[in-house]
Amino acid sequence: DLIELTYEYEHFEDKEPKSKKNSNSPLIQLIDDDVSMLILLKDALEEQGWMVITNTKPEKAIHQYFEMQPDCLISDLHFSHTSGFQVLRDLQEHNEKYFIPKIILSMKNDRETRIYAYKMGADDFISKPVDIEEFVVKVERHLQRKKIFDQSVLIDELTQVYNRRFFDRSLKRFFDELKRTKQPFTISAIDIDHFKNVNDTYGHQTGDRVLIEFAGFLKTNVRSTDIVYRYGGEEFVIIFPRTTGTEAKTKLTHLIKEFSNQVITSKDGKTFSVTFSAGVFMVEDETATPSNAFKNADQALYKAKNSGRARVET
Ligand code: GH3
Ligand code: MG
Ligand code: MG
Ligand code: MG
Repeated sequence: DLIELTYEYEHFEDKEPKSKKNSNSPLIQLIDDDVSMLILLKDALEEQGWMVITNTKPEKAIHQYFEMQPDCLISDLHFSHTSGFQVLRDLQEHNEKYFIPKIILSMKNDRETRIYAYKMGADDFISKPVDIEEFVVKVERHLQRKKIFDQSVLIDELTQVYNRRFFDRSLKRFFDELKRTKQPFTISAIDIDHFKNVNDTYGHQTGDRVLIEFAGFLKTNVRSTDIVYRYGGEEFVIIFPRTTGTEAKTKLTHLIKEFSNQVITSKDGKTFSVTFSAGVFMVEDETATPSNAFKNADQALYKAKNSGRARVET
């Protein structure tokens, strides 16, 4: 049994989920040095369709937390050489800016311990032995709150695509990933042509509708791994992961043609069409910075505007 447990222990070190966190299912990070507990809880969570990463060592867990950006963190309190409080402490600064529900599991369940856990940044406290049904439903509530929070902070209200705040955040993450995987990605800055005319001719409300339609058009016509953001006003950004500048340019050229063929109807029944311009910049050099990369894409967009609009430049 001991051998088996040792095997499982090693087997369980820093386990990543089979699929990466791009799908819609939430990612939960579970930290416990008790492997049988880890297995039990992991199974219960996975049964809900959630993705789970597990750690037996808190130090490694912190590292993985920043790398994987889980939607919820669940940590045991007692470890042989450290404490779950340390995990909370290490994440305190991050906690001030990001909302990731944190749940502490503990054999020790006295009032002082619980209060201290909350003070250190825990959102919930579950005592061991764990009631699985209550555990799962609690996690579900936390994930639901997290989802609502993310949607309200990271999604653009008008167009329902990601907003600039999320763009800044994910761009940073793509740069981190570039360092690890050396996989290039391409940023595209997009701007609707003569949008002021649309507002002036057909009214602001129709302008808003164009923005909604345009965002929907982009979202439905790119791959599910490509991410569309509204950067502001009539400006959008797309990040194309694992895509070269040439590939992105071809794709966008096609999208420009297709969108310009779409007939838009104004509030008072007039029909018109709209074009857009785009600039692309491929990020393959790890020494590039997020702000520089975006600036380059924006400069390419500027070039597209100056050379006649309804086109893509690099
Ligand atoms: P260009 O081809 O050079 O991009 O010309 P443009 O008219 O699209 O560019 P400009 O930046 O001069 O105008 C952008 C307009 O977009 C001005 C602004 O009123 C409008 N706009 C920005 N945000 C919104 C919005 O949320 N709704 C509507 N209806 N209009 C918006
Ligand atoms: Mg323990
Ligand atoms: Mg503009
Ligand atoms: Mg414009």
